[in-house]
Amino acid sequence: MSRNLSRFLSVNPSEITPEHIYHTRRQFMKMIGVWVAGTLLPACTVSQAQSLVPPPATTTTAATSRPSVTPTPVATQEDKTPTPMTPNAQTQQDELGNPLTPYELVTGYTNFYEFTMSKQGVAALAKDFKTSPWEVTVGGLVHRPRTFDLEDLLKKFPQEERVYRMRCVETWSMVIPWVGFPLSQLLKEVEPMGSARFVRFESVYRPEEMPGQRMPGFPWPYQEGLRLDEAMHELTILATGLYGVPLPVQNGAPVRLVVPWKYGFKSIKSIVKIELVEEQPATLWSTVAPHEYGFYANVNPEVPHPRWSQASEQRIGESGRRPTLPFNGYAEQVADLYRGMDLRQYF
Ligand SMILES: Nc1nc2c(c(=O)[nH]1)N[C@H]1C(S)=C(S)[C@@H](COP(=O)(O)O)O[C@H]1N2
Ligand SMILES: [Mo]
Repeated sequence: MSRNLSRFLSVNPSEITPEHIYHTRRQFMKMIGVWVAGTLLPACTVSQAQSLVPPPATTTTAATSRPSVTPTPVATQEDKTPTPMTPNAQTQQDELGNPLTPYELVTGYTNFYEFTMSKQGVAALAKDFKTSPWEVTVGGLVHRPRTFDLEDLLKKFPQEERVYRMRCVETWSMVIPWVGFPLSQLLKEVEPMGSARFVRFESVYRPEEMPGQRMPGFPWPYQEGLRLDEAMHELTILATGLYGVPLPVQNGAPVRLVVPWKYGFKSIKSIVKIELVEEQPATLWSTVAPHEYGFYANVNPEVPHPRWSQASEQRIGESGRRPTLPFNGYAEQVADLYRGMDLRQYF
């Protein structure tokens, strides 16, 4: 694998970043910048204000540090960088001191089966995929069902940068500076009914444009689900960008879920529908292979996949393997959600 990957490491980002991303970046940064400057700062609490101070450059330890979950403005560097074409991140490492995975790797090595099963082939097949206009319908067991277009999402919900580890069930991992907002904010907006217990997500279905959706064997469209309390958790975000630019199509443009303590397949891309439901929803992977991919899919080094160990992982762009952390390193924040549950049964 590393031989293939070294190809990306030697490529200048400006050579492989789709041009439309450069053009929309300015607009994107402006839009979210207005909200950072005009809305987020005056309204923020003391703890949020503290988090606006950049983290120390020194390596921090797991025991004393907190994840970068509080808002970090993403627009303050607009046009100050000498090369505005280069995607940028406000925060250069995660809360454990791990460096960001380079932009070329985050966007050049992706899983998006609607296009292809080849991780390095997605970007080329996705390059003409239209993500504007885009609507996300939010309904089901809610008092105020609504359809948001992308501009609504960007304007209504202050966008912040979140540096999260991403751990794929296949045992590779990355550190990604997402731009987005807590899913809880959107859910509060539609007012879930008391009977709502789960949230179901659905990806776009356009088989004419997505060659993978014409292949048999998968029950398209891609769907995923979370328990309502997982969906409301502060760490759960809808991402609209990464490295300060709008999401590239291959990473799930224009809006995708990110649930950092779960295996990557829970983080469904290119969402068009969100539904509050009473029963645990079916998911694509647990439908295809129920004994391999459970509904919960919490990162757990102690529960092996039936075909491989989950005890360690390869951080893309690094050599060697590192131990996988329970809940992908977010146990302190999320373990309480699963108190009393047998995590081998609910895998
Ligand atoms: N719609 C859709 N969402 C998806 C996938 C997919 O194939 N289709 N792949 C999943 C898997 S297996 C992973 S690991 C992550 C990868 O996200 P990334 O490519 O942005 O790193 O997206 C997830 N979301
Ligand atoms: Mo994955």
